[in-house]
Amino acid sequence: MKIHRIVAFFLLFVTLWSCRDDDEDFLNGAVVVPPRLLSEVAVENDIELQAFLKSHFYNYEEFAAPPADFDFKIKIDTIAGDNADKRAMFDDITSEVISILPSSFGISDQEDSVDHTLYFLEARKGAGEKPTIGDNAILRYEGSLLDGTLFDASSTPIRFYLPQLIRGFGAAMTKVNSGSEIVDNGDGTVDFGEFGVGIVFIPSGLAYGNGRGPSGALPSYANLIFRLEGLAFEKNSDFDGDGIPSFLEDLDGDGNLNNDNTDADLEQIFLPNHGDIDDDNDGILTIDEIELDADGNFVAFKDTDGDGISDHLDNDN
Ligand SMILES: [Ca+2]
Ligand SMILES: [Ca+2]
Ligand SMILES: [Ca+2]
Ligand SMILES: [Ca+2]
Repeated sequence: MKIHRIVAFFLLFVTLWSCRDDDEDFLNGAVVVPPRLLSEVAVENDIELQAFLKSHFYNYEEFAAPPADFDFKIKIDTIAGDNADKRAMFDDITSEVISILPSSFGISDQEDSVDHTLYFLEARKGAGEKPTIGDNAILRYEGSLLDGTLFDASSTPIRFYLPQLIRGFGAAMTKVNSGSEIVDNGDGTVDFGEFGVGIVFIPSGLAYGNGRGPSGALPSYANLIFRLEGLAFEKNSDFDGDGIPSFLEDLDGDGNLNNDNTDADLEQIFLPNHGDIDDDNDGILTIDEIELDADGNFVAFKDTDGDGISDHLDNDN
């Protein structure tokens, strides 16, 4: 694919890494406040998100009939005054429930997994396909709080490996169709034709939780908004280069690649399968335990001893 050559031109500024800041707080000598119950925060977050979506609209009229110079940027405003008759975003929204274990925020003494609702709105359908949760995606984004404060943005197209981002961001990107083609402008820049545009509303449990984000400036438990432009993606991205497309290393199919680790009990450091070149720790590399075609593309898993466990996940085979 052409894209492999093109992505090399983009600078990598990774600002959306999923992270917690309690270790930092500890090092800085700050008082560490015990995290609140995830279930309690999730309910509050959802009430706030729904109220926002019901009281605000976006420039849907421009997206429906784009003016000649339209830049396909989503603009949000309050439904009031001259805009009292606008259609609320809530009427166009789709939602997805994602279950989160408190332990993913380092909370060990709290309840079972907690459902979180992610709200997504597609403003423009891209002409291309959608990435999977295991792909490298090339995109533009803008992150803001519900009060409109912009806290992060990409100035140029950026390439992200989706499993390394906060959960809500990665999940939302899998809903954005990419552009149709990459147009080389001949001056070192490229344009992306007919790219997809969406906006996602993320509860804190699918973002930074009680953390303050990469810059340390976000309020704890903040709902986040990201405007997203899906430009392109690398189909069947294989993060660890073991021959298996990353999305196929999500063994339990929950959309989280970081909780699947076949050889967890044999490793010093938790290395989930999508980042592990010997998934079952049997000393035979995964790439030598699967079926590939002549070009090195994934074809199928093998089960040599017929016990229902693929060779690359089977420690005794
Ligand atoms: Ca998983
Ligand atoms: Ca592992
Ligand atoms: Ca692997
Ligand atoms: Ca094996």
